[in-house]
Amino acid sequence: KRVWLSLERFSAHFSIVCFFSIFVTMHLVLGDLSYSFLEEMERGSVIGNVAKDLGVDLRTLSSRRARVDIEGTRKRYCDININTGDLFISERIDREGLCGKKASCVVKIDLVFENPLELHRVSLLVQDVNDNSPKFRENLMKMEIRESSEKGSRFSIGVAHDADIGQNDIQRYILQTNEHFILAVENKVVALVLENKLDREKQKEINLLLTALDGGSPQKSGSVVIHVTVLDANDNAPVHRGIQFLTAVDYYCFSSGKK
Ligand SMILES: [Ca+2]
Ligand SMILES: [Ca+2]
Ligand SMILES: [Ca+2]
Ligand SMILES: [Ca+2]
Repeated sequence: KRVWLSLERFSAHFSIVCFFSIFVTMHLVLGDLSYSFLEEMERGSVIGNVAKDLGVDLRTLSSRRARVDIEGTRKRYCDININTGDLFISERIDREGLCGKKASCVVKIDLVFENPLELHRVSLLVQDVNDNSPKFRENLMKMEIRESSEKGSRFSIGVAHDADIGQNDIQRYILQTNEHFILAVENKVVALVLENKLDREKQKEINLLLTALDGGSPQKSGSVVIHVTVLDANDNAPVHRGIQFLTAVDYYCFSSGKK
């Protein structure tokens, strides 16, 4: 019975401690701020004013030694000017390096005030800039296509990659106008479609320029040369020059003297 009572007392104490620690944490972490700005901005560029946005005067900033803290990384990305309250870029912010292909890129920083300790969570929303061109894996793509291939045959080719997102990513492909192929792009698969049959006896090799374009402004592009080697098919009967062969009918007519 005594053990049971002390257990009960312990759990009551524990709940009180928990309640207070949650309360204290809530008190420390105050209203979130968020700033949205473009990646790759120059160092020193101002992205907002924390004094204005938190409604504190400038003297408070310096007397309580306001500073920017970032957990788990040595990079600071931005800093605060204690005399003006401005939050400014202190390091290159590369959206691709931070977030890759993620649709939204948020970096969380803490704004810390001392005496008493106070923490403000600040979200930095990094917007994409079109600073990457579409790139193909190589400058030259080699293909071999048999001349007997039927019209409508498809030959898939490697796609280009663009590190940016949304409109700044690849939007379309253009194939240089040519006699034999058109382009088909479906679900990020790019293919050459044979429009007019090949003839190795006329043309053994074909070079096609393929260009990928993003939708940024200004627009960026990347190209690849597709080198098609036309493979032979046995599509020509032998032609013998010099000796005239007679057909069976000719021979019959010749031998019977009726020709
Ligand atoms: Ca970038
Ligand atoms: Ca970018
Ligand atoms: Ca791009
Ligand atoms: Ca042939």
